Amino acid sequence: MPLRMLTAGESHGRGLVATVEGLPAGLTVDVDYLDRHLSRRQAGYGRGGRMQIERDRAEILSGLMGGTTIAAPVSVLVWNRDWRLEEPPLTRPRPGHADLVGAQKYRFDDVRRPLERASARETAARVAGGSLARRLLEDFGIRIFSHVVQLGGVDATMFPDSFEALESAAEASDLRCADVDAAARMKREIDAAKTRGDTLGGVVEVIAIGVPPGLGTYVHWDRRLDGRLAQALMSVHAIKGVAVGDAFRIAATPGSAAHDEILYDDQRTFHRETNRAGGLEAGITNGMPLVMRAAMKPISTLRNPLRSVDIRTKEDSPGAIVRSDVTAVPAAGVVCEAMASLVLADTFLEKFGADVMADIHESYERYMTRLRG
Ligand code: EPS
Repeated sequence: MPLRMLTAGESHGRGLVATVEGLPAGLTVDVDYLDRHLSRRQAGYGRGGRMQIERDRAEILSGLMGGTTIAAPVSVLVWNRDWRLEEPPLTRPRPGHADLVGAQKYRFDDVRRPLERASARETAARVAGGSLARRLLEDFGIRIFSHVVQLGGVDATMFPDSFEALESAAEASDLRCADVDAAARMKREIDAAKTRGDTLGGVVEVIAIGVPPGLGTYVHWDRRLDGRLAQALMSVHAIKGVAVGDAFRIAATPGSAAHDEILYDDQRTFHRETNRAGGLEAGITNGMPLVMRAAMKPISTLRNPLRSVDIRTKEDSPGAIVRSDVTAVPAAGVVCEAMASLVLADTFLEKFGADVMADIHESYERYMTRLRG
């Protein structure tokens, strides 16, 4: 595993830190680039009051000189504007959050202790760190984007023809949804959920284009790229399911309609006209766009709370109400992009293994020339 990321920080601590180890020397990184992705994570119709307070910005603490990496760990800091030293204890766990399981596991009698680190606020650090990996991939023409395909039970169905148009339509939407009509219906669902004191989940699609064939391997279970990507996306707060390509649809079709036939011509060499596999075969990229979906459950902080039990008195008492969002599905797409970037950049470095950008470019070009051969 050449590339690794660790984060530190709590939701209402001083700030969040991401440390990324294994970036090669000579990668140009502009802090504005990290800030742009941090802002994308903050946006989205249905977000709550916290996002009005925070202005997430990256401060690069180490690993860069003159705007390029020096093969040292890069650490990035995102300050929390809303930080608090001590708060009164919270003893009414919210069903679905880390409150009860964290308190049971770590012998806490105040659910603030588990909730602070378990909070999805940590995804700001992931986006800051993951954007470094995304920068690396971009140098090799690999682009990653996401869009919302379902929210509050409303499916997006009308998509632009090209990936470029899909990406720009998603970026132009405050729900990160390329289907304008569906987005309008999603917003109505969000408004209604807000009125009810309820929350909504949904599904995001993450797409990586320009991925060369040959990243990942079938050799061991823990090196198969589909498994590694699924783990990375599943690790995002509230993500409860991941699909690669048309997974759940092709499960119901015969093999003759489930696979992508292999074709060849001089110009395109080996290629496929469908992409049901989502760009992965046998845990290896096949050169087609990588397409994954991640299902996010509704946020577990409800203004109209579910039944719960006070962990000190053991009396029935509704789950705690703390400030939260009605939905964060659009933000989850940005976080999934960051996590997919990390895993992809890691397998990229495995394949073209080197610790200097210029050497990686040479190795990559040699490989691509062989494939074109
Ligand atoms: C946040 C994600 C959510 C927000 C959090 C900010 O995390 P959680 O998993 O705790 O619901 O609720 O904001 C707060 C905790 C708050 O005080 O409003 C994020 O994505 O930054």
